[in-house]
Order: sequence, then C-alpha cells, then structure tokens
Amino acid sequence: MILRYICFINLSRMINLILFGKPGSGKGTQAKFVKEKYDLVHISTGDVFRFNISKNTDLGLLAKSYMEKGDLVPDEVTIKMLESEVENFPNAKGFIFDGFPRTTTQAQILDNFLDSKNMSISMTIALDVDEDLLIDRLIKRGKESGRIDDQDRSKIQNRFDEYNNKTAPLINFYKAQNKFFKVNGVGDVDQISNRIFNTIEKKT
Ligand code: B4P
Repeated sequence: MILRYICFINLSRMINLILFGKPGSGKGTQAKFVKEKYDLVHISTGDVFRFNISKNTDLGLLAKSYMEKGDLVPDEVTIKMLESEVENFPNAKGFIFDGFPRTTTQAQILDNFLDSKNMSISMTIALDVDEDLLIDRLIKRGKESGRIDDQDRSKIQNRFDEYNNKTAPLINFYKAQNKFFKVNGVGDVDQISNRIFNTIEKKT
C-alpha cells in the first residue's frame, strides 16, 4: 500500500522519456502503449518527416533525400522541427521522444532546450534487439508498407551504420547522467510493453 502511494507520487511528476534503439527495434510500436498508459505526448521525428513528405512540404522534400538513402536528416533541420513540436503542447504532462535525439549535438541541444522550460529528461529506455532480427522485421515492414528505406538491405545496413557511428555514443551520454536503461526488445509486443512499464515505475 505504502509502496503504491510512493509510485503514485513519483508518477504524478512530469515524465519525459526517450525511446532509444536501432532502426526497427520497436520504438514507434511501443511509444503508442506508453503514451496511453501515462498520458504523454508522443513525438516521433520519423513520423513528422514522413507526414511532411506525404504533403510535399519544403521540409518533406529535404528530409526525403536523406531518408530514402537511410542517412540521418541534418541536425539543424531536425532540432528546429523537434522544438516546434514540443512548443505545440504547453500543457503536456510529459513527452515521449521517439527517434530523437540521434546525435550528440541533438542530445545536448535537447537538454538545454528542456532546461530553458524547467523540464528535463527523466530516463532513456533502449530497446535491445540483434541486427539479424531487425533486418527481418524491416524487410517485412517494407513489403507491407512500401517504405522505401525498409526495402533494400544496403539501405538498412546504412541505417545501422548511421546508428553505430552517430547514435550509439548517446548510450554513454545518458549513462553519465544515470538515465540509461536497457530493455529486452525481443518477444511479444505486450511482453515488451510490460518490461518498459516496470522500468518506468522502478526508476521514476
Ligand atoms: P524512424 O521513423 O524513427 O524509424 P525506425 O527507427 O525505422 O523504427 P522504430 O524503432 O520506430 O520501429 P517500429 O516500432 O516502427 O526513422 C526513420 C528515418 O527518419 C531515419 O532513418 C532518419 O533518416 C530519419 N530520422 C528520424 N529521426 C531522426 C533524427 N532525430 N535525426 C535525424 N534523422 C532522423 O518497428 C519496426 C517494425 O518491427 C514494424 O513493422 C513493427 O510492426 C515490427 N515490430 C515492432 N515490435 C515487434 C516485436 N516485438 N516483434 C516483431 N515485430 C515487431
């Protein structure tokens, strides 16, 4: 009973989560469940880019050329877009950052930006899945959805290379702040959601 009360008090604070992991690790899939359970605003930089591509906006045209090759979109474009997405929700109880940050520059700017709003990252949850399994998931999604960056093994490999070179250094960035938690990302979607909920409730 006392433990439950303590959990309630802690979870009543703003929660700002980063969902972290290699391409296809399930960030977008799990964000939907976490959003619903904790009433958070979900911001997926990949989804915002894909929406802009579908509407042929200037941002979409720019992002498309990078995404179709499996390259990261340049920091200055991505950061500006993320900041404006956050500013659209001044009354949010908290945010799920899905697919952002992906570079050290993005992470540093996110910390400063949140600090300027008296906010901070609560924790980073990394979904851990081997690359062989991820390739199978992405190729399957490519067939079902037509997503160009999922259809070709060399583009998928380029996305892993981008992750390993530019995104993986963030593991130490968040470990240094005691905010990095790894969750096994293999199994049923429900099972993985429960692992994430347990991590959030233990650590917030
Ligand atoms: P994103 O849209 O972020 O997508 P992702 O990393 O490919 O996928 P995610 O991890 O969300 O996997 P999902 O749940 O969908 O990035 C796309 C591109 O956008 C990047 O390559 C980059 O070019 C650009 N971009 C985005 N953010 C950027 C940034 N900050 N800076 C620069 N560029 C940026 O799951 C994948 C598949 O697996 C789905 O089909 C799903 O159904 C399946 N799946 C999920 N969980 C499963 C499970 N447990 N078992 C079996 N299948 C599962």
